Amino acid sequence: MAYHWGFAVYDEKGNEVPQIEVAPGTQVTLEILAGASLDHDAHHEMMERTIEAWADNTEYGGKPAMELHELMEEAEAAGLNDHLVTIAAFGVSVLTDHESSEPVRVTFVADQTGTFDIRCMGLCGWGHQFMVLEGGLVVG
Ligand SMILES: [Cu+2]
Repeated sequence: MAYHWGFAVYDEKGNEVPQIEVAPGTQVTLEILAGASLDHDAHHEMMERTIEAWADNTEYGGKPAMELHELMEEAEAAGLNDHLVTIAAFGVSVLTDHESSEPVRVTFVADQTGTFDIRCMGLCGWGHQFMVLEGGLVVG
């Protein structure tokens, strides 16, 4: 799940997990949704995550909650509703489709071991600069 401005990761049973963990050599399929494709309540929950984690936090620009909310709404009003989900080491680069409730799928082979970041590489508004899940993929 890619939202303004972060990632939430779920296992194949739908349980939220802190990162994707796979054994070396695994063929990995990711199903990626945009927060903006969710129904109102679920979409709102994703926005709340950013506000809870980021409000007044200097690591994320030190914006107050109200302003963060406005910045997210501005991004959406400007049509910046998709995210380019990237795991550079594996050549993964997937643009979400916020107009569809079906996830975009990508498959790759986890042929390097280590810890890899999941990053948005598509301009998605003010918080884009902070949109990274550090160590979001662990192969080992
Ligand atoms: Cu982005």
